[in-house]
Amino acid sequence: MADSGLIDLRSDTVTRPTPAMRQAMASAEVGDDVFGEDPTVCRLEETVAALLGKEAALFVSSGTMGNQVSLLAQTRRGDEILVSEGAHCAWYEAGAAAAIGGVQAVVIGKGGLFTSADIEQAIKPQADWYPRTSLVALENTHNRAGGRVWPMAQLLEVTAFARARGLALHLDGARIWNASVAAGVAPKDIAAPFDSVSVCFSKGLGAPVGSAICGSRDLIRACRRLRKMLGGGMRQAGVIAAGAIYALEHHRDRLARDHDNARAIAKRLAAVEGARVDEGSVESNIVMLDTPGVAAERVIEAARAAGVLVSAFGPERIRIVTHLDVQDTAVRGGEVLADVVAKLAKRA
Ligand code: TLP
Repeated sequence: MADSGLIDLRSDTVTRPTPAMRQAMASAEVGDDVFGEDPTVCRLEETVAALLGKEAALFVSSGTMGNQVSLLAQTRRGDEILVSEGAHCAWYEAGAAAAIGGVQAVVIGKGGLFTSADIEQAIKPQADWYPRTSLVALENTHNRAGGRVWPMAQLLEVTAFARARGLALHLDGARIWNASVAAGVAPKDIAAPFDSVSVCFSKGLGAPVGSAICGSRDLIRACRRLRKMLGGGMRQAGVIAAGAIYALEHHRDRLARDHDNARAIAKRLAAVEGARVDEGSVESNIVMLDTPGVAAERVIEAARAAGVLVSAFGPERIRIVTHLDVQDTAVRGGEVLADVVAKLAKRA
């Protein structure tokens, strides 16, 4: 719940550190991380590399930096990268892949997933006039697809295909922790086929700041240099890394609760005339609500007046996200939203 008393379902990024997390942050041992001397950052990097089954990891300021540094490290200017429909790295990162990386993104597949055939069709032939197709990026869970979890068999199939075709593989695992809990698969098994994996501590895990890139020692060395180049070299970053360590140790298993809350909200909304929710597609902590004939902005305004915050994900589409800070209030927020939508739909 927000301080204002509003039930904030806009994003799992809105969580504030718990008292115990703040305590861990306040007492963190620190040093200068640009010199590699912050013991807490080093501990976080070792912990997350081990969890993801990779040789090394690099603490970065945000999921955006994690994605963009990973892309920069594995592509050349003029390359083409293959991304899913609505991929965060192409939709929400201020055009960084084009502006900073100099790569163009080609969208493949539908609803956040794609197949080997989609990759095959998108790979450009080798001739001087074509861009070089160099990397495939997956997102798991998939944000714009409503927190969709990649089925493991499909993930393994498409990554093996991409690998056989010589493409680098990046996973935007901002919510890999949700994917892991939802699928009952260890993070390192989800991460195994990828060269680079970016993960976030500041979403479902509830840390205030921070993400990490995981990969081979050589790749992470290259990423460390790129992070510095982009102004992301932080000094006594152990203060925030401690929040991330606390989150990894204490807030992973509880994600199941957020998923239950999301399912309960979807069920309630699905019963409302004028609301469209695909209950079966709610696999983690995100619910997409369509309100045909009613503008998302009107829903947002009326919901805010009734004490609930949600965000627009299309002209008539609302996104609802459950998280730590609304653990006990999210379902009530869903009920309030259901009433709001029912009233607006009647008037439409
Ligand atoms: N997503 C945010 C918004 O940017 C949409 C949200 O509220 O969900 N990858 C994925 C899959 C993400 O969902 C996000 C953030 C990021 C990367 C970027 O993380 P940050 O915000 O730390 O740069």
